[in-house]
Amino acid sequence: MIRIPSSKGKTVAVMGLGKSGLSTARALMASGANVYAWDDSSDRRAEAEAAGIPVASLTNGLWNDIDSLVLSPGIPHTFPEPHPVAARARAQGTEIVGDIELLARAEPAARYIGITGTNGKSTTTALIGHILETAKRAVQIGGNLGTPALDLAALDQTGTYVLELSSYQLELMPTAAFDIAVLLNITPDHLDRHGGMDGYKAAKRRIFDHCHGTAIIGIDDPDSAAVCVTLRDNPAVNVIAVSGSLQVDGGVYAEDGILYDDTSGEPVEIMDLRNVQTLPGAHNAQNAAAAYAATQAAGLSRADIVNGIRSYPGLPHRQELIATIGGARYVNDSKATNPEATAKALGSYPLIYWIAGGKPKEGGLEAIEPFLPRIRHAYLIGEAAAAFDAALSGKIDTRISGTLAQAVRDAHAAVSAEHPSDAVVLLSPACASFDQFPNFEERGREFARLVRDLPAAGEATP
Ligand code: UMA
Repeated sequence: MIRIPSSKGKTVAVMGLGKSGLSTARALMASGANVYAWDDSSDRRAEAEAAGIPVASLTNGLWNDIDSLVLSPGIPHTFPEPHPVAARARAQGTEIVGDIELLARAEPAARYIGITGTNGKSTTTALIGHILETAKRAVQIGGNLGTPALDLAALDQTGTYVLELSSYQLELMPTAAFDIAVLLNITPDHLDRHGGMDGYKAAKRRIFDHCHGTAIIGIDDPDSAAVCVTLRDNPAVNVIAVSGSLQVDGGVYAEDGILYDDTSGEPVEIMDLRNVQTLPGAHNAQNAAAAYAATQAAGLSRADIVNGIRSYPGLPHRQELIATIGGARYVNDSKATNPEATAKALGSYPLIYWIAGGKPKEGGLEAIEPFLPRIRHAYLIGEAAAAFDAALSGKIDTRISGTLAQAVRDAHAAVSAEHPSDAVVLLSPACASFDQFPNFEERGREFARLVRDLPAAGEATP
């Protein structure tokens, strides 16, 4: 747990008592702050009280005493409308921050690597952390990825925090500065929380606000490429462009699966990424290029970086290989909760039995259109099934399976009967999970259980 010396004796309101809020309240109390905490859910309040955290309504008259409000990232403070507690703090002129800001204030000596982007940020964060760990560096990995910032361990100047940053978190860190900041890509997401695409892009750009070292930017989408151009005017940062598919003069890129480093002005072949099973596809090639650039900026040797990329174990629910049965791979990509994320997975395999659907997000399926020729059959589930069926039928073979269990049975029956080579049964839903599962993790675990129960799965599970 992090101690925050600047909070000692201060009165701090903590709004939201989920993962990050509970961690924040505990860290503040351990640092000698006077904490008032609140959550709109009575269950969460009871849980916090049981853990000894003082719970008090934050819409009453406490505000003259409160020095700062720590807001959980999932709680709106601007769009679609500010939560009443955020509105109250703003009206009072009280600072509103998140837990990452508190970490940056508490541990100023350490190095900070921040990673954001609409897709791929968890993989890139985990990969950078893994490369540093395998090179025996002192490292702590967390943020949006799962471990709240203030649950990480303290680090001195020899240590590095590797933090995944959501657009929500980036809006709650007014002074946090990254030595190495990575923006992977920008495509529409969370638009309701940012008042539209311009607000979302502005939130993502904040990762570079106080950056005083290396800025690494994916240039495979137009919005990130535009950020790259504007950032080159900033003399305080060394800009490195990265791509998963195109040659980049002066940058780091992959072409046909080979990773190249052109940062010294000459392209140097680094490694063949096609041999790294845990990083399939051009999007993962871009993630690997970003991780290479970030760890090189952190001072690692080429050999150490290649060693780390080769031994990367992968993350659950992100193109995770569950089993190979009768020559067909069964892949869990439950984390793909929007069509853009699913498009990346579809682009990674040549012949796909695709399981998709759930609670649909705003917008259509345009992102996946280029990959439709790769899909042999689509098995549709959840609330989105009928709409996806209407959008796809006539273009590819579709079937409304309804549930995940039925979809796995349907896909298994078809792939076993047709037996094509290099087939992948892919759960990549392009939807949130909440219509049928508590979260995407449970959906992915259920897929893995169903696959492992299939006939002959036991012999071939990796
Ligand atoms: N709450 C209220 N009032 C509201 C809304 C919420 O009281 O109006 C309360 C809820 O009752 C709940 C708490 O706020 O108790 C939830 O807070 P939260 O949504 O910020 O979630 P945490 O559990 O604190 O988890 C957060 C991140 N969640 C979000 O940003 C939504 C987690 O990212 C992160 O792993 C965790 O902190 C640790 O840093 C998850 C996520 O979904 C993975 N992120 C989004 C994404 O990746 O797209 C941004």
